[in-house]
Amino acid sequence: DQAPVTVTVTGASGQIAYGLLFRIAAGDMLGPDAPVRLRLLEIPAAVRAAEGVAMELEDGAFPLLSDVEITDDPTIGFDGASVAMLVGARPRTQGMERGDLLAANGAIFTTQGRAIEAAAADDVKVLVVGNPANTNALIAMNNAPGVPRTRFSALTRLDHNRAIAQLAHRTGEPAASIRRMTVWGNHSATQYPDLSHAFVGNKPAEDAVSDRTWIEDTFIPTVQQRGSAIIEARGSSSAASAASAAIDHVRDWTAGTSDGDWVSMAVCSDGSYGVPEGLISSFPVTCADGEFRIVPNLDIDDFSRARIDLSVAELAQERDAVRALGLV
Ligand code: NAX
Repeated sequence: DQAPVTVTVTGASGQIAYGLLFRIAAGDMLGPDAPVRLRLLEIPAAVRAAEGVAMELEDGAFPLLSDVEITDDPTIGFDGASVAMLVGARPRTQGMERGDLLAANGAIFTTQGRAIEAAAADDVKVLVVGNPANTNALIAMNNAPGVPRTRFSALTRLDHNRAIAQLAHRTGEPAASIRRMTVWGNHSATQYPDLSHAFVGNKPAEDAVSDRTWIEDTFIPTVQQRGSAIIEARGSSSAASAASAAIDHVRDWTAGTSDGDWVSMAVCSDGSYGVPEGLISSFPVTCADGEFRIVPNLDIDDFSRARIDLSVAELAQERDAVRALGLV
């Protein structure tokens, strides 16, 4: 029998967690042989609601779920965590300036970074979902200097999956036939979904589409604006699809990516592709043995170069803003 893996989820009373926790308990993330122990971290005002979620988890009678603990103390919340999913964040409310938003999230992610360093397991893997996800991950990483930088990531898998879905829709081919999609940069409207390296079956995606105008005028903006389109249709932001993407992200990081394919993860730049070292930016990565590797040596054409640079410039601006606030 395997010992349970401790998985900490913050924002446990929120809508993404409501989709996420049941998938984790069902074994969709760490596999059918890995018992899990869930730690739910919430703010005091939402602890009661988290207790309700824990009651529902109990009522699922999941064979793999060994234990659920609820806390509002980050050090207890991250104690022994091998997977830390930072979903909770401070949303922008009316009248809030950008600086206020960064400062409010800075308080959350400095505290949580320190608690991860102090309490998490040696093999901890951190996924930041809460927005602004890249910069929140940057703050957590810089406040946990004792944890290797390669253990921090932010979620751009939802954008990656959205890009696959748009290409599948356009070509009439199944999503499973699409490989080597890439999302570069920030999880924001400047992100660059790049199909120049992608394949649909054995065909380069650009040949399968054979319409440059569709790529530039439809595909890219549709993926970039998909979050807003969901809000407009559903009346609230993406939740189940975000949860599903978070499951995909941790599953692939842990179990490895398929041969001949890669995924998009926002990770600490080592300077690859001209992205300044230390920024948390989305890259194409392969995973094996619990480690990711940025896919090397891809040709970047002028069109892609300009779009990557634009999104990375936004990340650098966000970093400068949190630096000025003393958060990193
Ligand atoms: P909700 O507002 O439903 O839930 C957030 C929860 O976080 C609340 O229960 C709140 O009490 C809790 N929380 C706030 N501060 C906390 C703290 N310091 N410690 C622990 N918990 C805390 O939001 P939800 O729809 O679940 O979205 C969560 C975050 O994901 C948001 O920041 C959202 O913008 C972000 N998203 C990121 C996506 C991505 O692809 N990276 C896509 C979906 C989503 O927009």
